Amino acid sequence: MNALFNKRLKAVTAEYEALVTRTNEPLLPGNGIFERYKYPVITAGHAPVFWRYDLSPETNPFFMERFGINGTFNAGAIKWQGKYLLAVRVEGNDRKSFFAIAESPNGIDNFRFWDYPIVIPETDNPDTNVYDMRLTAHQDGWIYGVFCSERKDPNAAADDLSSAVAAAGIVRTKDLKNWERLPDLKTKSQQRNVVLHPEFVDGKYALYTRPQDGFIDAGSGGGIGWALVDDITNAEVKEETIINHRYYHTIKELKNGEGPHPIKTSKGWLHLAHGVRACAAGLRYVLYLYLTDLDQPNKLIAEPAGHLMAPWEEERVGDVSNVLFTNGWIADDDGTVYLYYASCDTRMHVAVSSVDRLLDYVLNTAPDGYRSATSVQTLNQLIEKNLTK
Ligand code: BGC
Ligand code: BMA
Repeated sequence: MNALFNKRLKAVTAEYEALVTRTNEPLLPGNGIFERYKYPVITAGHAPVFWRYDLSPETNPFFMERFGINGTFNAGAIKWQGKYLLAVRVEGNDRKSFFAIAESPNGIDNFRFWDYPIVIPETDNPDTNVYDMRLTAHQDGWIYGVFCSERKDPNAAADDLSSAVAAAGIVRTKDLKNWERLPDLKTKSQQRNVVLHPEFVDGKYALYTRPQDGFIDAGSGGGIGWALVDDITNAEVKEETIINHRYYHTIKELKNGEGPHPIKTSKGWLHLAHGVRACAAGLRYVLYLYLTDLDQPNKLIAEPAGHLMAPWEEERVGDVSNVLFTNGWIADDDGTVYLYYASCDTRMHVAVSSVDRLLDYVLNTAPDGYRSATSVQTLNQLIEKNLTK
C-alpha cells in the first residue's frame, strides 16, 4: 500500500470535485446589457484527474502529473439534447491544442469534460496545431466544426521556426463523438476565424471569412468577409466581399474576426465578433456586436460604437494578457443568451443576456462617429435629455 499515492489521489480528486460542482453566481447590478458570472466556467483544473494522472500506484508511485494542461479557452458552443456543450480548445503543457467537449446542465456551472477528447482526422498535410472551433448545426442536418489549422510555413528560411500558415479546417458530425474531416477550405489568402452560417443562402453554404496577408497581419484583408460556397465537401472561396470593415482609431483598427455564427432574430442576424488594436502592451482583444439584414446576412444594418466587453479585473491577466476572445454562444428557446468568452488564452467565462436585450443594445447605442467631437455630441444629447426632463 502506497500511502503517499493514496493521500495525493484523494486530495487531488477532492479539489477537482469541489471545482466542477461549485455554484456560479451573477455579478450584479452589472451594466444591464449582460451579467458576467463570478467564476470562470472552465479552467485547466476542470480537466479530469484521469487525463492528468496515471492512476496506477505501480507505474506512478508519486501520483505525479503525467499530462499537464496549460489552458482551456476559445470554445465553440451548442445546445444539444437539452445540455449546454462547449467544444473547448484545450492546450497541453506542450503548447499543442486539441478539442474536447465539456457539458453543463444549465450553461453557467457544473461543466464536466466528456471522457475522451475529440479525435480530428488529419489530412494528407497534417496540422501542427488546431484551435478555435466554431460549431454550426446547419440546415443540411450536419453539425459542422470549422477551426484554424496551423502548419509551419514551408517557405520560411531555415532558421525561422516561427512563420506559419493558417487555414480553415472543416469537420462534421451527427453525434459530436465521431467526426468526419473534409478538405480544408481553399482560398487565395491565409484564413483564421472562418465561420459557417447556419442556413443556405441562395442554395449555397455561406461562410464568414477573415482574409489576411500573413499569419498575424490582416493587412489589406479589410475585415470580416463573406463567401458563398457550392460544395462544403470541397469548399472553395471564389469571391469574397468584406461585410464588416476595420477603421482607424477604433477597437478593431488592426484586425477583427467573426465570433460564433450569428443568432437569427426578428430584427436581423445578430453577430458577435472580436476587434483588435495594437498598443504598448501588445495586442488588445475586445468583443463587439453588429446586426445584419435578415434576408441578406451580408448587409450591415447596425453597429454600436466600441466594445461590448473588454478584459476586466482578473480577466486581464493570463498567458496572452489583455485578450478577450469568443467563438461560442447559445441562444436558448426562451430567448436567454449564454455568451461564452475566454480571457487571455487561459480560461472560459460566461456572460448571460437575452436576444431582446442585445437587440436593444445594438439598435439603441450610438454608432461610432470616428472623432472625439462626435462622441461628445452623443454624450451631450444624452445629458440634455436627462437634465431637461
Ligand atoms: C496561436 C493562436 C494565435 C495565433 C496568432 C497561434 O500560434 O496558437 O492562439 O491566435 O498564433 O497569434
Ligand atoms: C488569435 C486568435 C486566438 C487567440 C488570440 C490571442 O489571433 O485566433 O486563438 O485567442 O489570437 O492570442
